[in-house]
Amino acid sequence: AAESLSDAEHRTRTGLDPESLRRAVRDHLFYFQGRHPATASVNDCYLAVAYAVRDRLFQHGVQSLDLLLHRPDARIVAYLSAEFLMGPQLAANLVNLGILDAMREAMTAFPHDLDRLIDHEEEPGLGNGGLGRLAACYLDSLATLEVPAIGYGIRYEFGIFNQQIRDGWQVELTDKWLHLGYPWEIARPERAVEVRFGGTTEGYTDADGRYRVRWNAAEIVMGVPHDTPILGYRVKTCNLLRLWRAEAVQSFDFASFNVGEYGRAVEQQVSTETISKVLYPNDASPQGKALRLKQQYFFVSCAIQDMLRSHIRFGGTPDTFHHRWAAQLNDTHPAVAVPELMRLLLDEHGLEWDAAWEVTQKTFGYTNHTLLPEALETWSVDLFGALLPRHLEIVYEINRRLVDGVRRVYPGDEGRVRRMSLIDESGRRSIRMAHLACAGSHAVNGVAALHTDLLKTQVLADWVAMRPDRFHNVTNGVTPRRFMVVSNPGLSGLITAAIGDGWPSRLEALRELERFADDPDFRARWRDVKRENKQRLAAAIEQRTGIVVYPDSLFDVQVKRIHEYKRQHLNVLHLLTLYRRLKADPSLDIVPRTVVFGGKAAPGYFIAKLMIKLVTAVGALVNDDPDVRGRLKVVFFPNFNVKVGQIIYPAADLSEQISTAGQEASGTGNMKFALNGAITIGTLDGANIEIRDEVGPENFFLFGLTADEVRLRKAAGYDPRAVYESNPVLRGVIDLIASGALSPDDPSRFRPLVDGLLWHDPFMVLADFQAYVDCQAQVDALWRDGEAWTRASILNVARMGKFSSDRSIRDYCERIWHVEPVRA
Ligand code: T68
Repeated sequence: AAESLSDAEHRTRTGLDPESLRRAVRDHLFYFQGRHPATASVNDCYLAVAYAVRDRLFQHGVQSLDLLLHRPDARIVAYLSAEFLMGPQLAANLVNLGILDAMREAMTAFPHDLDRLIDHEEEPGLGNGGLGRLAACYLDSLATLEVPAIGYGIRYEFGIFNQQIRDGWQVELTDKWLHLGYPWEIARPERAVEVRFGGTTEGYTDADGRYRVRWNAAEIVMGVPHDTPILGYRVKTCNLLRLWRAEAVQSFDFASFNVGEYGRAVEQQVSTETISKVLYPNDASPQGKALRLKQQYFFVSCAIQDMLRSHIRFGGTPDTFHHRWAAQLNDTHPAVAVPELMRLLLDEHGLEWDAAWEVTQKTFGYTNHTLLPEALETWSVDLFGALLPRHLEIVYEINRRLVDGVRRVYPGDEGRVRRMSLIDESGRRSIRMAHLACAGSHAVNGVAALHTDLLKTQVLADWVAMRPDRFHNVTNGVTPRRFMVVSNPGLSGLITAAIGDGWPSRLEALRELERFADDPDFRARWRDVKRENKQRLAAAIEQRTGIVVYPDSLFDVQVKRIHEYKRQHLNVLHLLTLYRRLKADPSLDIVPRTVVFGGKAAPGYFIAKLMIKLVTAVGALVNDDPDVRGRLKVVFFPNFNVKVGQIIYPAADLSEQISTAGQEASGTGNMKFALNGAITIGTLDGANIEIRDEVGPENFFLFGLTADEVRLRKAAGYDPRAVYESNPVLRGVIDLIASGALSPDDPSRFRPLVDGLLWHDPFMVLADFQAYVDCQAQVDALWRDGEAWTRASILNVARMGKFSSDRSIRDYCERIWHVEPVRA
């Protein structure tokens, strides 16, 4: 009776045919939710379908992690990330299971069809942007490649805020993603772990006469895991996303309650549960707040304890931990894992320093995602020591040994010692988390070739000099299941009809499309698909903004977080250039464009919020101007997230990837656009460079300074004012913004933006302006030749195979993790 269900039993309970699915949905509705199909609401039906699908994730993921844990030979990847931006789960799971059509048919018996339910689903926005979405793509690829893996992170109660646009400004609303119930996760309270904070440490001598340290913590918090199954594409591997929720050990203080202090009785609980309450909405500048450090240590400690516990439970010993686990640090947010693993091995498992350090270094790899100096995390020594006194001691000891090593290799080079130290002593003493992550890892990688080069020659040059063989490049990738099969069924169907259905898990196969690039019939169908996708987006734009756009116009799209280095304002300067041309000559024959923006600004990032207001102000000026006559439309699509992205990428003609060269570590939106047939206009930055190498320079609109040129130009004393003075077109648009014509109610509204450009312009917007405008003219020219445009679009898709996250994950497996697939 304790054995697993037989195959036949599984089939009746979790069959994949429409009839079995229909029965399963009906059962969940009736027995689990107490609803009759006839009166079920959209949410009732959605939950019932989701539960029916979840059953099948477990059943068809025969090779589930639960079973793998019993096989002590398999090495498991632990992807440690403060963010997982998973996106909607229903359609993606149906695709991976191969039952999208069967479920669509099954749902004809219910009052709400499948597409209505997919549309109803709310996504867990547990990430800011590229870094969190990358983690989600990697989980999909790990499962698809049949590599056992767990994603460890935080189950934020409130994810990234919902963005509303009111009067053209961003307004932030709390993201209550759990309010209707989240059917994809299973809480595992029986696997909770304890996490401690604060207090003091003391030395003592153990039974063997050895010196040991005890940590007498001041506060204990419980971490309760919530598991979401991650099934691979058409395989039987089912991995896990394990997110931790903070709970009070004792939720209720009876002593306070009994003396009538009802508020006090729950105070401790409230303060504890704050730890996993909300995601910090900054995608670049870290906030040195105690709560953020608590969040980081909380999930990292839960994860490492969970890994150690399972390792030992299945027969491992502490000194072989790294045989079992390959742990990746997604940026420095989980870098406190280094001293945490050391602490557990030293203090709880009695290892000596050298043995513990070897295990630690062999366990961790570190991925860097940014060069922006303001984004490199540091924690004040005082704060760190108050919250994690034992970890501070361990960090000091790591540093002592590190500094000794530097002095041995470079005697007398105290400048190098200061630069490499884990402790920045220049001001208020602080811990450099990137250095801690480098010290504790056997491999460090950047996320695109240029980024890795810059990392090696600039930010981490001293580390490369000491340990050159530890540095790698792993260019990012995205999952073609979600970003093609799920989101662009039209294009996917066309591709499959042409080259067969193997490409979603072997993306290099897209190359076979090259031979259709000159086929007039194929080109016509390619255009039909794009047109349908544009119609779908046009409808969504009208519904959400009231703006009417024309699907025959060129859809020119920039969606990503709002940031000065990403240069949404450069795009705006081009828009205003077009607008002024039309005003000067309303009969001018220009290519009709719809320029779409989307993205969230960090709530405290004033200039980014002003950039949103600028876009909407330009929209208000342009969209209904009779001189423009529908040839230029400007849209700010609110609340850009994964779900919105799935509508936008398939509908784009032109992909804006216009960051200042050297600033965007990789970008991954650039890949999503090109995989959906958009042509890129971009700088030589991040993965743009590799995309251009793959698709061919003739199928990519390149402009702007290179990273080297940016550096030289700055060194020579860049004067944006001189650029402004010497370019009448640029002067025209800047003056238009400065004039207050875009903000009659507050003429000086955009002054801070204009002044920033004229007097500082750290991101070289003015320096790249003319090159950008000229490049946009080349875009127009190609667009006017519809056949040539289509050809370039097809060739873009055909040559993008490299950017599947499957390729990235294979790179990590071979070069960093040394793990192998475990086939069912
Ligand atoms: C992005 N970084 C890079 N950071 O900007 C992008 N940061 O070029 C790259 O493609 C992507 O990572 C994946 O490698 C981020 O998204 C954050 O979101 C972030 C969040 C918190 C703190 C710092």
